[in-house]
Amino acid sequence: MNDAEIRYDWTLSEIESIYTLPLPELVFRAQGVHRRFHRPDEVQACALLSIKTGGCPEDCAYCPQSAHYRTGVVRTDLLSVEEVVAAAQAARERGATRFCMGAAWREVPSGLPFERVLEMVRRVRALGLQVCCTLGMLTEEQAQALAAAGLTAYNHNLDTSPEYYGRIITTRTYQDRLTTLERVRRAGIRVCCGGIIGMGESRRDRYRLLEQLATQRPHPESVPINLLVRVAGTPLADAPSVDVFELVRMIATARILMPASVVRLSAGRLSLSDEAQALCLLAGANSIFIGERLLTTPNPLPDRDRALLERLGMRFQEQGGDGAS
Ligand code: SAM
Ligand code: DTB
Ligand code: SF4
Repeated sequence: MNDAEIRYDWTLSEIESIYTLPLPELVFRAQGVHRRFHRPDEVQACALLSIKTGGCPEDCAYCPQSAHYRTGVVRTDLLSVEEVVAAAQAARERGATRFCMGAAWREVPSGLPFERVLEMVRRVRALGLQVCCTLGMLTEEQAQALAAAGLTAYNHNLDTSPEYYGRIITTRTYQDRLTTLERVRRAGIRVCCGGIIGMGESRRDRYRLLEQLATQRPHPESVPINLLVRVAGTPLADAPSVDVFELVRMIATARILMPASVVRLSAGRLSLSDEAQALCLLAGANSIFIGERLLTTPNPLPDRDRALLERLGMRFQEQGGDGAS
């Protein structure tokens, strides 16, 4: 690894000048970085499972699982360990090397539900998969218990800039998010942290999000870039659609700023053409979520993803391959 090339002191004006490069120049630079740190023909397949759905007390304006909005999402209790293991096994058979469990919690409850999550982590890890969880805010003890159970990474997104954040979420602060991320890092768990584009934010908000991510030390190991999935009933249901080239710029800039991180083309792929998705991969994204559902919203069918990679002469990373340990 060319660790010497990794910088943590990116400034807002540098980020702006990268993001606004002529697209051919931006993609060329992103590709140069990408192939020094990753195999350009490989994509990591991750699978998502909602282990506890809906009824969340937070008011995230994009989220179908918030109890503040009527979105038609059916609430469920925490799944059983066996249900989760079966889903992880199925995901592994479809080629996923990472399994991410999401819960619509503001923070992780203590006691039996948390014990059950720890058992899920141990059992999924035992299948040879990377395991990621996204469960809301964590205490230091919970972070350490998750680390001891073998958790590979914890997903906790900053979502947008510190300035725009209050327009999207009022029930917790940016600082709350940063504190949880710090606890995760201190427990020795890798950080998965990214954001969403298409929530009405300005370009400057995107630069500020990227600045927040790229000045963390170490960088988040994994950076999910989500394109807003507009869900009826949420305050962002009618948000204007964002130019797809903004997504490409966001991905390419993330790739240049955080060369060793896995940049994930996450939610929103159903609203992208095959060509747009290909451009995102050319710009440095090297992971997608596979399976017909994200947490609660639809995702491209597995056959379409497989066919797309085949047409591009690319492939899913194998178990135990680069970064899949
Ligand atoms: N409750 C936990 C939390 O907020 O950290 C975990 C689950 S939450 C659904 C995980 C992430 O999914 C959010 O931080 C957000 O970035 C993303 N997300 C949720 N709804 C989305 C949507 N409609 N479109 C795009 N991304 C979304
Ligand atoms: C992330 O950044 N995106 C994934 C994962 N982390 C947990 C979640 C996307 C959720 C999209 C809305 C839904 O399906 O409910
Ligand atoms: Fe709850 Fe997470 Fe959805 Fe926010 S994003 S409402 S915290 S499930």
